[in-house]
Amino acid sequence: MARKKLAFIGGGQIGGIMSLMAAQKQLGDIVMLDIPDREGMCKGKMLDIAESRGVGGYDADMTGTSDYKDIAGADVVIVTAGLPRKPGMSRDDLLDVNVKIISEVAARVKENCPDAFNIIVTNPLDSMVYGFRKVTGFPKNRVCGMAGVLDTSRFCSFVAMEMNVSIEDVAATVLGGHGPTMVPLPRLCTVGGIPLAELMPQDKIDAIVSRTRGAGTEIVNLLGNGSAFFSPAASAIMMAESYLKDKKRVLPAAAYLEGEYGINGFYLGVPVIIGAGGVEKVIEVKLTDDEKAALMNSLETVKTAVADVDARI
Ligand code: TXD
Repeated sequence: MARKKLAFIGGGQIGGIMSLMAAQKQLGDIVMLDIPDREGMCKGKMLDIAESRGVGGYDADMTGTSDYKDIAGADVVIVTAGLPRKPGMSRDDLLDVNVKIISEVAARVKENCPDAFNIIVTNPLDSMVYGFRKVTGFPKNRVCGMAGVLDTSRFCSFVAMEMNVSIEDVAATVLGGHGPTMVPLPRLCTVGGIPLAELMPQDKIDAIVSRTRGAGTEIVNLLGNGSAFFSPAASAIMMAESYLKDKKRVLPAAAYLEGEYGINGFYLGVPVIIGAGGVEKVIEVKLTDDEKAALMNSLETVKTAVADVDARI
C-alpha cells in the first residue's frame, strides 16, 4: 500500500519539528511548503531530516518546496503558515496579518488537496480555522483546529510536575477558545483514576488553571522572539496520527459546532473523536453552571475575532 502523504504549510519552527516527529512515527511522506523566499529553508530542513533516517531507520520521502503542485493529493494538511507572537502581543494581534495568509493558503489547499483532513494551527486559532473552512467550503469533519490538545498537555504537565507523578497517569481536558478565556476542567482531571480534587488543595489547582491559561505567553516571554513550537508540533501530530491510523482518539479540538453546547456556527474547543472520518463526533460533556458560563464567555471572545474575519474574507 502506498505511503500516506502529509503536507505542512509553513516550514517554520512548528513545521520543522512536526516534520521530524511525523517522519520518526513513519506517518507517511512529508511535503513542507513555505513562501518562495523560504523554499531553500524547506529544502534544507527536509534534506537534513532525510539524512537523519540512517540513524532513525524510518522510511519517508521528505520534500521541501514553495510550489503548491507538490502537495497535490495530500491526505493530511497541517497549516502553521503565519506570524507567531512576540512579547507583549496577544494572539488576536496576529489576526490582521494571518487572516490574509490563511485565506491564500486555504484557496491553494482547496485547489490541490480537495479530500484532505485539515488541521489548522495558525493563531488566533479559533478564528483562523473558521476562516480556513469559510474559504475552502470543506465539510466540517475535515477542518479542525489544534489548541485543546496543547492546552490539555500543558495542564497535565503542570499537575504531574506539582505531584511528582508520571504524566502517563494524568488525564484532563481543556475546552473553549485558545487564549486567556480557555476553560480547563479540573473537575474532570484524574491522576491514576483519582479525582484531582482528592489529591491537591484548591489553591494549587487554581494556580495550575491560571498557569495553563498563561502558558503560551510564559514561553513567548522566555523565548523573546517567537512562541512555543515543540508542544504545538507534538499536539498537531497526535491529531494527524489519530486520523491516519483511525485511532478514534478522544481529544479536545477546535470543531465547528452546529447546536452542540447550545452553540451554532462557530469553531470552539470541545472534546471530539478523531478517526478516518476526520472529526467523527463532537462529545457533549455535562458542564456545571460555572463551567457553562466560562465556555460562553470564551465563545464571546471568539465571536469578536470571527466578526473581524468575516469582515475580511
Ligand atoms: O496552539 C496553537 N494553535 C498555537 C499556534 C501554538 C503555538 C504557535 N501558534 C501559531 O502557529 C503561531 O502564533 C503562528 O501563527 C503559527 C506558526 O508558528 P511558528 O512558531 O511555526 O512560526 P514561524 O516559525 O514564523 O513559521 C511560520 C511560517 C514561516 O516560515 C513563514 O514564512 C510561513 O509560515 N508563511 C507562509 N507559508 C506559506 N504560505 C504563506 N502565505 C506564508 N506566510 C508565512
